Amino acid sequence: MKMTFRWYGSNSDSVSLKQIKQIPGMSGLMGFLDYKAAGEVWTEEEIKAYIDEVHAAGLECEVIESVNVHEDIKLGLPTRDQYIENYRITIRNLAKYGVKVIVYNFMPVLDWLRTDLARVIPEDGSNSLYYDEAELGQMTPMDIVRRTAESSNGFSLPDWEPERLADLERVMKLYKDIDEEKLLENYKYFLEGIIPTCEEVGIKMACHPDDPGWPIFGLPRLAHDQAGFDKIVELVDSPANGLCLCTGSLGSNVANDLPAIIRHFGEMGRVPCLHVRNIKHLGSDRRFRESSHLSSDGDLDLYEIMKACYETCPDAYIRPDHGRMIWDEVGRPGYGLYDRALGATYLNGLWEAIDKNAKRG
Ligand code: DNO
Repeated sequence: MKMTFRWYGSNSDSVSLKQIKQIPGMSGLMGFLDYKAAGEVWTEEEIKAYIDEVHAAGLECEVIESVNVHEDIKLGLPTRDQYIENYRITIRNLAKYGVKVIVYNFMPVLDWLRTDLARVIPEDGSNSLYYDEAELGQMTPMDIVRRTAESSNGFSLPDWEPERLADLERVMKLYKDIDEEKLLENYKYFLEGIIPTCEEVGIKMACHPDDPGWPIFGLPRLAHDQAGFDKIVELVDSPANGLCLCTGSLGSNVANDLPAIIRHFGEMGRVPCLHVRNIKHLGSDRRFRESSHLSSDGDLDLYEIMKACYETCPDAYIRPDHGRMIWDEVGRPGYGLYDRALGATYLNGLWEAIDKNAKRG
């Protein structure tokens, strides 16, 4: 296991590489060029500049997140071939600089979504990301895009690129004839286009789950339970066609048994990385907030989750995922320093205990 941290680059993150390096047990980053639009080639110069800076701080950068898939690929439009070619070039460029895993998603139009980015947790006065399906039901997709942009403390949010979302209403309409089956077909076409390149250069793709873990606004979604992921790993039978099991996204759906899902795909050799966090359901199964990582603060059993990783995908990269905002920190919602650092330390502690216990026999 390698413990990693998401970082948005020195012009865009409230957290510095020096701070990340000082978190105990931190091996490196899940990196991100937050200024790249979906479909664009990530050039060698851009990648080199980012990774050189990370290396200079004594950290690794073997995982890159959010190389976003252009909507035309998901829609199966004729222009998709050019975007798939761009994606292949990006894969090759990333591999040249030592990247081993690319985290991406195949969610139509909207990526992760919350109805409140800073809901106060009454018990301790901290705040965290919050979701209420009933509230979402009162909103249009454009309402939620506006609200999200207004409450992000001026930071860009991963996968909420303003240029792309400006075109939201037009793109939503294009999905009216795309059901899950058609989306899966388009997904297969994409994977068949890129997986041979991944195999050639030694990169593993890691599909991030839908977040929340069910379809929203009538859009088809494929990646929110074991059955859905079974279909995805079968699309192209290669270890390079892997998953990024995000416990908070999958855990939003109360029907998902996280340790069992990790074991299932871990045993298949399809889990190159995980995002690990905890969530707390609030009375109804479609209303939840993100809690601290500690098992007793939320509904997920982080000990069993880490044990499943230890036993079935011990070489995976892990990062603490969204944290609460605590100690009056102001930063990118979900991506402050303090609570994610506490999360990393807790996960490292669980790992050490599991490891020592296993070695004692
Ligand atoms: C949210 C993240 C996602 C994830 C992308 C991968 O906070 O987990 O933005 O990185 O879905 O494409």
